[in-house]
Amino acid sequence: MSQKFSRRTFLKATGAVTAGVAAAATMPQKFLSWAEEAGQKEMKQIPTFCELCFWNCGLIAKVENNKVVKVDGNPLSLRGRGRLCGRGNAALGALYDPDRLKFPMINIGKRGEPVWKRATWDEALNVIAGKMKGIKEKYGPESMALIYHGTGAAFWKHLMHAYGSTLAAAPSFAQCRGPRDIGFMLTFGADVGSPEYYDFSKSKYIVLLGSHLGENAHNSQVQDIVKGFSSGAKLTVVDPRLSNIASKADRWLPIKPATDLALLLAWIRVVIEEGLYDKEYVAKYATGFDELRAAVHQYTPEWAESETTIASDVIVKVARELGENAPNVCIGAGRYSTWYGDDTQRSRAIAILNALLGSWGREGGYFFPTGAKVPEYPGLPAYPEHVEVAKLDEAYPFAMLQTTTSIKEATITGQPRPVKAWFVYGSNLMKTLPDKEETIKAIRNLDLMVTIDTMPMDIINYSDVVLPECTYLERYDNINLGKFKGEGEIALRQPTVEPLWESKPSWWITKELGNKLGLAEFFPWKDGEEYVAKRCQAGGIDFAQLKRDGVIIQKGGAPYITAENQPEFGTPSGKIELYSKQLAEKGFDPVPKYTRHPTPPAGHFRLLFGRAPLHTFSRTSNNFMLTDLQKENYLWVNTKKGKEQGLKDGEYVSLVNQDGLVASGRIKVKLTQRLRDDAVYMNHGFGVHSKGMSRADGQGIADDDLLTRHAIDPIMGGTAMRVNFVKIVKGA
Ligand SMILES: Nc1nc2c(c(=O)[nH]1)N[C@H]1C(S)=C(S)[C@@H](COP(=O)(O)OP(=O)(O)OC[C@H]3O[C@@H](n4cnc5c(=O)[nH]c(N)nc54)[C@H](O)[C@@H]3O)O[C@H]1N2
Ligand SMILES: Nc1nc2c(c(=O)[nH]1)N[C@H]1C(S)=C(S)[C@@H](COP(=O)(O)OP(=O)(O)OC[C@H]3O[C@@H](n4cnc5c(=O)[nH]c(N)nc54)[C@H](O)[C@@H]3O)O[C@H]1N2
Ligand code: SF4
Ligand SMILES: [Mo]
Repeated sequence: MSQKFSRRTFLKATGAVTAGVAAAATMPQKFLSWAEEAGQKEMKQIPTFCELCFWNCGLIAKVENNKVVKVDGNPLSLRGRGRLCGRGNAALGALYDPDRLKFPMINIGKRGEPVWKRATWDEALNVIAGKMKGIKEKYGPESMALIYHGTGAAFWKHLMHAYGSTLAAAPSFAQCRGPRDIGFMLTFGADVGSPEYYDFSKSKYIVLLGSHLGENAHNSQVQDIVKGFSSGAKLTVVDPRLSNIASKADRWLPIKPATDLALLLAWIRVVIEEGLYDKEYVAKYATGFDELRAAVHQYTPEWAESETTIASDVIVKVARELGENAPNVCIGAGRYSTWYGDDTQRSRAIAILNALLGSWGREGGYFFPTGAKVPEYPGLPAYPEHVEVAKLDEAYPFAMLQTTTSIKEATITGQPRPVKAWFVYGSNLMKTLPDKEETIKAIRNLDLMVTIDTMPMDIINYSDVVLPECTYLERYDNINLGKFKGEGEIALRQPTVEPLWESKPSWWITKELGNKLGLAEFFPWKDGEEYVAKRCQAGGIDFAQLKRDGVIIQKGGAPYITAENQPEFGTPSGKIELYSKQLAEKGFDPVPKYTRHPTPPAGHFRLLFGRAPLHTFSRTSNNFMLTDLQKENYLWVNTKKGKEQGLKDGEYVSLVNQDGLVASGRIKVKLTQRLRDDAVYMNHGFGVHSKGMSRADGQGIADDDLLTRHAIDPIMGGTAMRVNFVKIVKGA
């Protein structure tokens, strides 16, 4: 970094971005003008988009002498609207991290106890190609799995398809938002998208269940809810913890963890019994109302109070407020939804409540999105014919996307068919999947384990070959298409500087590997730029404009239901399914039913976790701009309960879970009245175990270390991770 750019003052500006409130594009003038002050002539401004989380906000990199000196939000980006969050502003900490993966590496030791040998790209790719050929001959191409997260995965999916494998899974399904998407799919025949189709800025009443927006720093969504507040939207937050957003709410309902379904069913009952639902809408668009009514009759507010600890009169009041403000209400679908194992049913209850209030396709509820269109790369050969093989997700009938859960199982058991190789792209699986022992067992069963990453994260230590990808600021990726209200977005990722060290972009790595596998015809492009340019050309999209602006907007259809714009529901009945025959046919409850979950054993707390406003999981855990602001996680403990246990604010403790597993490391206690006394809470992403991560290694305790148990959602295979309990041990 250069002369006038002071890391300290930059951090101050970044630090001013409190708890997830998006930073204004108007950064202090000194950052915009420093080059002029320093007498610099050339300051390039190159638009691209952020990959520090999956919101993918548009940014403009200020580049001087082949160095990025600052990033700002791109005003044209619908995901950021000229702003970046605290993490997005720390782009330089990702690009210029001295700990980055610099060269391809081959593990000549064991998986889990690596001994690294630096390799050339040619050597590393030869090893991989050789193994891949052997595996294909012996077990068939479908025995190779891709586990991925992030935009750069597009080229890897292409390579896998060309090789003959369609086995690919992302943790964003079975470890994240799968239950929500399936719950809404089963009800409306459509999911809620990413970015979600919430019409918060027009809402009159919003309910969030455990979505801690602001800490979950999804840029434009945070802006939208703030806009909603300024036009008078009321907010109820249901969360065992007074999250930042709960502290801004009109009502905070500190629910007993794992009982949200009871609350939702009671709300549904009140809305029906008091006639608060949108009768015309339900009659016209929904099916199964009578069955729903009968099924929820048992769920009285008084009963719900005994489950949730929320007073029955408050439950009734919120239901009435929802009724008064319908249809301009949005009961948020949530995002991280793999909580307790009945998560698809909880999500269905949220969907049903929205349906009753008529909020789907209505102002202030859920809008109908507009997508952007760019044709695929023209003239590519057809992928090899798919060989019919046993599906891995047969056990989970509504796993509409492949789950990592089944890939792991098949890797261990060889059933229903063997999985022999994993390519892990942009996912730190050791922290991402529950039950580490099982993950390690699966990895030990593999013939080949390849990681493509930017940092020496926990996962690389279990790999045979590690391929260093360059960061999002140094590469072309595939075009990013987004769906928004009345507009679709085409966004370009392009390099702002040359890749550092020997890191390479995925378009290059996959092309080289493709060549070695005899698949050259699938990679006709000269480079990433040509790939994107040809796609644009095929769709009549001005590539020069896209390069210059970073974003092109395509205008689209109406966002709300009108006489002319009638909704279509992609369910079997073509209607909103309040009662789901599909579920009944597969042996599941057609209307969500409440089951009670285990509560913490004596002396234990339920282990809850969530997002750090200034970090994204482990991906930013070593970012020097962010570790300066938060380098470790804290254990939130209810003040009264903590004092009873003799805990002091700020002291380090260790944690042991219900199975006697002692988490490695120690964590600082934060005594707070902002949390119920039956749970503790920490940020996910810390407690990294990898020596190469010099700032992150061993900081705090990893929630994921303590997840020896998980519950599997039988409907879609999601792994529910809030089912573990911990005891606090003093004297760490
Ligand atoms: N800064 C930042 N932002 C992020 C991310 C990040 O890593 N960092 N990650 C992004 C991703 S991929 C996702 S999926 C989203 C996730 O973001 P969300 O879906 O908003 O968040 P969660 O992590 O599920 O929610 C954590 C909240 O749930 C509460 N909670 C725990 N148990 C219960 C319960 O039983 N009932 C209720 N009602 N609440 C409960 C916790 O107290 C906590 O406040 O965030 C996204 N945004
Ligand atoms: N215990 C527990 N488990 C969870 C969660 C939790 O809260 N607690 N949250 C769940 C949720 S919501 C989600 S979405 C998943 C997230 O799961 P992951 O996406 O696996 O999460 P990260 O830990 O951020 O790992 C990202 C990895 O990508 C690498 N990376 C970053 N940028 C690039 C890049 O440009 N190219 C390449 N090749 N690699 C890159 C990082 O170095 C890191 O190794 O985890 C889920 N699992
Ligand atoms: S929300 Fe923040 S971290 Fe995520 S893409 Fe936008 S700027 Fe980057
Ligand atoms: Mo997620």
